[in-house]
Amino acid sequence: MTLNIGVIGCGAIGQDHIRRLTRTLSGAQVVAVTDINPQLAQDAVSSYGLNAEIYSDGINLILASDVQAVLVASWGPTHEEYVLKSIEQGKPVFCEKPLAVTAEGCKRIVDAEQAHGRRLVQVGFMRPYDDGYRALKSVIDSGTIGAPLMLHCAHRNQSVGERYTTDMAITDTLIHELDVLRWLLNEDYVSTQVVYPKKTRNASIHLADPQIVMLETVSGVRIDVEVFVNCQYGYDIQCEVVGEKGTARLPDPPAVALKNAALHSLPVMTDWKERFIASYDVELQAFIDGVGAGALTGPSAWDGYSAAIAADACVLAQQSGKVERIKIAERPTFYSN
Ligand code: NAI
Ligand code: ISE
Repeated sequence: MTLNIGVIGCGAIGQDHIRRLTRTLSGAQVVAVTDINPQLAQDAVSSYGLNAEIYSDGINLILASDVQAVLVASWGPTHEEYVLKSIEQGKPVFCEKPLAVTAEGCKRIVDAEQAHGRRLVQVGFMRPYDDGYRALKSVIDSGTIGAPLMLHCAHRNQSVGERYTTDMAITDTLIHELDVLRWLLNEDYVSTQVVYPKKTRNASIHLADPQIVMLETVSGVRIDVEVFVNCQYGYDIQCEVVGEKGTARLPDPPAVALKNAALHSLPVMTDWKERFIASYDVELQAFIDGVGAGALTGPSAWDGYSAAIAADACVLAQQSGKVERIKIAERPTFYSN
């Protein structure tokens, strides 16, 4: 059976998801698109040769009788309304991060989904599908390096636009670490603090860049994440786990080591779409397959809610300069797969 998907938001990741749904993955087709910029919706239809209806807005797209599942890739503040409407209609929904821009918004989604009685939401946290992170988790779970004590991580982007603000370092960027690190360690966070190193001259006047976010987990693991979104040299994701008996490091993507003109070099990626291209494929295929099987297994609304609670505390810590508590409730059995 082919799953008919409607896509809301045809910008950078919306178009990329339409490309993979159309050319790479199996079991789904895009039958409806919308964007507040109608030209982008039209471009998506033309670029990928879609046989899809262009809707004037997301709500009408969700209500369309031939749309069986929804993919939300519009701007963050619009996500909550579309996810709630999809749940109301009993339609599975793949929602890009963030699930909602506040923890309260995520909670409304969690409540609506539980009231519906079955999981309908998958959040676009793709890193748990990345081969490197999965290999790292296997090493941790095997006990080879003993109990994890510390994590040293970095999330570096080449540059960001003028509209990127200090809080977005948390809500747009760190949010990936907030999700993947609690999955990696299988435990939640209890506190956070944010400190600001010397500011780079390459950041806009209103942006504090870089930042270091320090997290503590329930069992006392200490995590530092450097978020540096104008690092200039590339898109670079790092994660080293220090355990009682050894260390384990997230591998860089495979690349050809070049020896030339008296230099030994490895390329560094610059585009997040390329760095995690395989994980985006796998997460979306998992959504299609999960809908087909009647059981979604990917990052849930609860994961989106938990990351949002941690993000809210990190934004508070950015402003207060103090250690702020993170209070994540126990995972309900509804979400325990
Ligand atoms: P973008 O700005 O390139 O695209 C967003 C599109 O949504 C724009 O074309 C805009 O016109 C459209 N849009 C905004 N509000 C709308 C509405 N109410 N109805 C219909 N269309 C609407 O942004 P980008 O980079 O594609 O990000 C979109 C979302 O995906 C964001 O939430 C972002 O955080 C997330 N994202 C996730 C990534 C990941 O690694 N999982 C990577 C990049 C983005
Ligand atoms: C972007 O919004 C994403 O979600 C990418 O995955 C992330 O790595 C990048 O820093 C964000 O700007």
